[in-house]
This record gives sequence, structure tokens and C-alpha cells, in this order.
Amino acid sequence: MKSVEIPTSTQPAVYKSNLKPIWCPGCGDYGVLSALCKALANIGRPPHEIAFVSGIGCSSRIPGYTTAYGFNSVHGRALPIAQGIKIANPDLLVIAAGGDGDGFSIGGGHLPHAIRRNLDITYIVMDNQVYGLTKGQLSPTSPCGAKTVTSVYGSMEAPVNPLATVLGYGCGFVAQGTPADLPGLIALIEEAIRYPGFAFVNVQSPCVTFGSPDWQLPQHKKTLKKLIELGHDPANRLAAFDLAQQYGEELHVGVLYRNPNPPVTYDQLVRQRQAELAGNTVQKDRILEMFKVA
Ligand SMILES: Cc1ncc(C[n+]2csc(CCOP(=O)(O)OP(=O)(O)O)c2C)c(N)n1
Ligand code: SF4
Repeated sequence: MKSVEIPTSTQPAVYKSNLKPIWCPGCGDYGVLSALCKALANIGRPPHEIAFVSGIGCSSRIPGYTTAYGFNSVHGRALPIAQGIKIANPDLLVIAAGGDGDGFSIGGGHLPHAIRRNLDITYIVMDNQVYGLTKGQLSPTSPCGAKTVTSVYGSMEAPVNPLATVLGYGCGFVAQGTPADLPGLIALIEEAIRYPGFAFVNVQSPCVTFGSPDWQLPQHKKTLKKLIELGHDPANRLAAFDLAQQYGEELHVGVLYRNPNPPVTYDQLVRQRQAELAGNTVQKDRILEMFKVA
């Protein structure tokens, strides 16, 4: 459970702001917002104990549609800001969210460091294989051959594999979902938030306007494979890697990997160090001296 345990259930509507989403009708992000509010209701932390950070993109509008503290920040910078918030106030439940462009292109350099630092943060990527907000350019997860406004003859680049990437970086919780399986997505987001450490959820959230017409919610419904029904053991990291290799070919939904022995988080270490420091007046004075303004 993230930081402070208050497992009393409340209503999803408590987390929805009065702002009406301006996403295109049918956009997958509506389902993500709905799943998120339901997951938060199951967890029961009040909105003022939650901070929601995003970058820039259609998907990154999501904090504005919730009643939690929201920061719709700068393209690609959700993770550094989320980490700063968590370190400054470890009692906040911190969720970062955004698109595949935001997370794996411009923000891609932050991902390995956020994962290895292992703050108790949940990161939700709405992976629609395209830049939605800027009108349909190639994104890092666009498949080979994808025709977009910036790849009119079809993409010649191999896509990023988000699942294998975060597993390789050592992420302790890795899951994939789709709004085509809303109950499954709610459960995944809830489990990710409850995981004590950096948790990653890749949501296949189709762009109805610029995304592939062959990869929308009806296709997800037909092709998705639930990992639980395949008998996958989420404690088995090598099996998770095998499944992750099939990103872009199979739509696996569920928890690929959950570290059965989560290591101590960075925010816990900071708190420990602060407590130690409080009892060590010599060291404390030396540090205060270092930061003294002349
Ligand atoms: C520094 C910077 N570079 C580029 C942009 C333009 N820009 C805004 S959103 C975006 C990509 C959006 O795609 P994605 O992150 O996948 O989110 P989506 O809109 O698909 O949800 C780009 C390139 C920007 N706002 N800031
Ligand atoms: S452009 Fe695509 S990602 Fe953006 S709101 Fe419309 S459907 Fe959603």
C-alpha cells in the first residue's frame, strides 16, 4: 500500500472534477479516467491526499479531470516532477500519467532513473501508438509500417517495447490493461497503486481519430488474453520477459511482474535518514551550516 493505509471505500464520483473532458468521442482515455476514479474509490484516500502529475498530450489532460491535486506540467517531465513531489511530501499518494510520446520519446531519459530510484509512485501510460494532441504523428510505439502524417509510406522504425523496457530497467511492478476490459483495468490500477514502490501500467488506450482503425476497442475485446487465465505467475520475472517480447503481437492484460520482495523505497530511505539526522545533532548542525545563507 502506498505510504499511508486507509482502505475504506468511497465513491468514484468524489474523484471526478467538474471539467468536462474534451477528448474525442470514443477515445480510450475516457475508460482510463473512469477506471482510475474507481480504483481510487476502492483505495479510499481522499482527493487532498493525492497528487496527480502529467506531461503534455491528450492523455496528459487527465489530472484536470480529477479532484486530486493536479499538475499538467511540461512535455516529458511528469516523472521528475512526480518524484520531487513525493520526496517533498512522502505522505501524498503520487500518480504520474501521460502518453507514449510523453513517456518514451521526450521523457524516455527519465524512465530508467525513476525506476532505479524506486520512489513509491504509480506511472500510467496511455499507449495509443501515435501523437494524438499534435494531430497524428509517428510515436515511439507506432508499429513498423504505420502510416501517419510523418510516415506517409509507412514507418521504417522498430517500435519501443514499453513492457520489456521497464522490466529491463528493474521495475518492481509491470502491468498492461485496456479499457476494453474495464473491471480488469480497475483492478490493475488499484494493485499498482497499492504496490510499495515504482509501479508501471501500460494501458492500450486507442486514439479513435489518428490511431489505426485496426487497433481499437472492438479489436481489443476480441483479441485480449488475460494473463491470469494463461496461468502466468507474476512473481516469475523471466516468464514476464517472455510475455513482454510479444508486445505488439499479442494483447496480454494483467500483471506481468510483481516483485514478491519489494525493496525499501527511496522515500522510506529519505525518512530514515531524516530520523537518524534528528538524533545526530553534530551531523545535523554541519548540514544546516552547509546550507546557511550568508
Ligand atoms: C518540449 C515540447 N516539445 C513538443 C511539444 C509538442 N507536443 C505536445 S503533445 C506531443 C505529443 C503527444 O503525444 P503523446 O505523448 O503520445 O500523447 P497523446 O496526445 O497521444 O495522448 C507533442 C510532440 C511540446 N508541447 N513541448
Ligand atoms: S486525438 Fe486521439 S488521443 Fe486525442 S482525444 Fe482524440 S481520440 Fe483521444
